[in-house]
Parts: sequence; C-alpha cells; structure tokens
Amino acid sequence: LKRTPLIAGNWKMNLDHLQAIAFVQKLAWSLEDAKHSFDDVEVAVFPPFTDLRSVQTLVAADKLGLAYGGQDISEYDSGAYTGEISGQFLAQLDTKFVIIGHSERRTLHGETDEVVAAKTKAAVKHGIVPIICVGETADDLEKHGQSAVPVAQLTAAIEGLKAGVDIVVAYEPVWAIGSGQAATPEQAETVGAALRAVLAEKLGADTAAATRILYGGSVKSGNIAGFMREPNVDGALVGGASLDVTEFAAIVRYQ
Ligand code: G2H
Repeated sequence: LKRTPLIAGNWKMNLDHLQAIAFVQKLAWSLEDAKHSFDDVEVAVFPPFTDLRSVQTLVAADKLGLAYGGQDISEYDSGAYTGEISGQFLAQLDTKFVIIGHSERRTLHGETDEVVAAKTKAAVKHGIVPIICVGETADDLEKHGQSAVPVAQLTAAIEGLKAGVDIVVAYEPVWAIGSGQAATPEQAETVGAALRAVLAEKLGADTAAATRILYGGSVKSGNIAGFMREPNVDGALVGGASLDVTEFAAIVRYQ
C-alpha cells in the first residue's frame, strides 16, 4: 500500500495574513518552477487561525494543490468557550488537516491525553484529518526509553476511533523541537515502527498500513532525506524551517 508522503509546515505564531498570502504565492511559484507533483508529495501549511480565510481564498482562486490546516481545534462544537475555534468553522474554510496535541499545547496550555483524545474525535466528526502529535521529553527518554511515552500518548489519543479512520501521527521528540538537535533517522524509525504497531493493534492492519507517520523536530533541507528513507517515516512536521519559502520548498523537494 502506497502512503503519499506529507510535508507539513507548522508556522506556529508567525506570519500575519498579508505575509501568509505572500508566502503561499511564492511557495506555489517555486514548486511550479520545480515541476513539483502534489500527487507524489502532499504539501500542507498550518497558519495562525486569522490567516486561514486568506489562504483559502488564494488556494481556491489559483487552484493550488496546496493543503492547509489549523494548529488546534476545540473539543466542542459551539458555545461559551472564549477563544476557542470549532471544527465546524475550520471545515467551512476547507481546512483539510488540524494539528492536535503539539508539545507546545501540552506543555504551555496543559493539554492532557484526555483533551487530545476529545479534540481528535472532534476533528474526525467534522471531516478534518487530525495530525496527532506525540513525543517524549529528555526526562522521559532517560527514565522510560524512547518509545514508551509516544506509544502511551497515541494509545490514549485514538481511544474509541474505528478502523478506516483517516488520521496522521507526528512523532516529535520534545528534546528535538526548535533545538537544532534533530533525532537520528534510526531513532525516528524505531518510534515510527512502535507507533504503527499501536495503530495495527487498535485500528487493524489495513488502517495502520494506510496511516502516515511524520517525524518532527528540527527538520531542515539538510536532514530531510535521511528521515524519508526510513520505512516508518512518511513525511515531516516542520516548524522553524517552514517559515522560509526557499528552505521549505527545498524540504518538499527532498528527493
Ligand atoms: C516541532 C517542529 C514543528 P521545529 O515543534 O512542529 O518545530 O521544526 O522548529 O523543531
């Protein structure tokens, strides 16, 4: 079964809506010049919520093959939840993906495994593909080894999902995020294989085989190819290096 690689650019709290328009235009030109085929490698950007409408308009007007997503989603559909964004609103903007449980949300905003599971269900309910982020801290690594925490986080996040569900998993070791110190391709493969085993156990072999597992944490054009050679790494969730069009386009063209 062929899994289309996915290169996802998580902008975090960077690029306002005018910068987003300029970025998406430049990225489209640069990939067009390089004759990038979106059938071979899917590309998605994750702008701040306030940019999504502009990105939607541009992608629709120019019929760009680019996908986009939100950086978070509310577990609720509507109501008195100040500051939250509903999956319904994201779906209305043709948002294909949503990042869930990024380590910055888990650490800075206290998101628990239960919240991550609820948000995952909300995304699936609204037809948005969740990118479920898991990863161990340096402390976890020392105490429990590499795979234990990511495996436990994924197990909790997919609780109650059914076989055939369309999800993406992102393995992002917390010690590698924004640190410049990426995991090795072998480390990413070891955890990727452990995560696929969880998917197989909980959702069945077919769903496990169809699900993309990304690596994230200090990915750049200089190290992407090594990760992509691993059988259980199907793409990357890129932070800092996704903010520079030339660098991000080079990551997309890793082959
Ligand atoms: C991890 C990653 C993107 P960076 O947070 O999700 O960021 O590539 O800057 O380490």
